[in-house]
Amino acid sequence: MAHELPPLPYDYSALEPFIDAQTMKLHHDGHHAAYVKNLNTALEKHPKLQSQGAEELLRDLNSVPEDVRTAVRNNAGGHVNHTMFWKIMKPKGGGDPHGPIADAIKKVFGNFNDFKTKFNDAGAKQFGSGWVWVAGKSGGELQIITTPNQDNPLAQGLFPVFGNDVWEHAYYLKYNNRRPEYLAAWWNLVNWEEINRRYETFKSGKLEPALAAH
Ligand code: MN3
Repeated sequence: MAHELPPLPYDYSALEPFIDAQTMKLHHDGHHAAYVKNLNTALEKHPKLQSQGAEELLRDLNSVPEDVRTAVRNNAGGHVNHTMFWKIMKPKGGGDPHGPIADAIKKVFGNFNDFKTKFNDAGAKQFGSGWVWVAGKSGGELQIITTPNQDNPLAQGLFPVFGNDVWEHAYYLKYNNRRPEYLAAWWNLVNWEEINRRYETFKSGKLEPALAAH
């Protein structure tokens, strides 16, 4: 079955004023749609891979034939990353974390403000395009990491609990080159319920957040 572009779970304008409607439309209908299309095109050459989930492909890129490996890495990565990204944001989100993720942040990073500073700093320092993540070995300890381009932590054997997109296309229309302002504003959108769901899956020792099931 072909991979499909999931609909945005809210209107393009729902995340205003922190992310503008035009950016959301371009990002979802343009960029994310292209990742899905290009992934399906790459897999046409290898029909056996078409039954695998995008997360499963990323967890074992070495078993993907070399002629499409880079295309799968970039486009399955882009698809998985953005499918998460839309869901871990919501209108009127943000605020202090609650539930198990709040406890985990406190345990690993001391307090929420220090954690946010470290996360934003890592995102600001990621050179060029990429993502900043909270990830870890399934069932293990959380850490902040960055990845270039559309690389997903799954390809390093890590479970992506949540992450922020620091590609210019995610913020440039509103914030221009001011990535730190975007990183700071983004916390007003965070959907802690969805992040808690992903964190519970991580804690249970499952290897992937199960894109297909949601
Ligand atoms: Mn993006």
